[in-house]
Amino acid sequence: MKQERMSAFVKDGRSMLLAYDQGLEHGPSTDFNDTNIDPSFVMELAVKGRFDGVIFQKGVAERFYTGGVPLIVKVNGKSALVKGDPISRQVCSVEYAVSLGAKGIGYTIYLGSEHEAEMFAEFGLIQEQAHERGLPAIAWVYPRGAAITNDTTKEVVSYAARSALELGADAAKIKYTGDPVSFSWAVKAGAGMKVFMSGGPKAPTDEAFLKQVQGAMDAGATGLAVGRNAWQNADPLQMAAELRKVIHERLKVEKPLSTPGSQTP
Ligand code: FBP
Repeated sequence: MKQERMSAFVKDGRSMLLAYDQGLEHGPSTDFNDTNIDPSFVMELAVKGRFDGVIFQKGVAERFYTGGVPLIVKVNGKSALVKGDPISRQVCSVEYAVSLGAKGIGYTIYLGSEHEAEMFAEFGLIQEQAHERGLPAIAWVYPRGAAITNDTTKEVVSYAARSALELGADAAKIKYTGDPVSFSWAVKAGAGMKVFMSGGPKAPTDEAFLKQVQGAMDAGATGLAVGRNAWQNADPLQMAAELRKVIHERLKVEKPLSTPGSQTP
């Protein structure tokens, strides 16, 4: 049943999602340039790059979602300006997300934060409302706060995956541990739930990033939810094509990519 809810986003058991909520999460001056500050650029990349889904906050979805690729609406969010243990609260109802065309509902949980109980409770309601409508609830589970010293250890990342499973998520988006062996424990902790590797800050080279993706796929991940490593790339369509090779065509990463300067999707 849970697998079926994700079917809009998964082909042959695998998936690549394009995330673009960093304008709220990090601020425009942290992540964007003159090109990718325009949500239309990313919408076009999602379609032309043949991603299996695109992730927006509701304001961007309202103004810029044009169809052509299934939509996930992130229904909670926070800015980077507040310090201390993080909490991200609901900013969009499931019903409204559906009215915008959402085929999936996204929600971030900061596992280990002193506020995790509030996010657990909110996600619990959202998951039920999403399931009533036949939509998947996708949990971004990011261990964070004073109690977390390292958010990419095997123990912490597998805890993130397991928490998503136990809280009823159809899929979890988690950080990569750095190697396929330890990441496979996190996939195992998900007990069949779809596991997506989170892209993270732009890697030093395309090859380095694709090797991480390869490692996650070798560990049994369903795929990748990527933002900065795609739309910050000098050639985002080329990066999308390379991701497709690793994720959907199951080819091995062999040599560095050429990175021409164009930013036009
Ligand atoms: P990236 O591939 O750019 O890391 O995007 C994935 C994502 O989960 C976004 O959806 C979200 O805005 C961001 O990472 C959160 O990043 P951080 O780890 O800094 O909170």
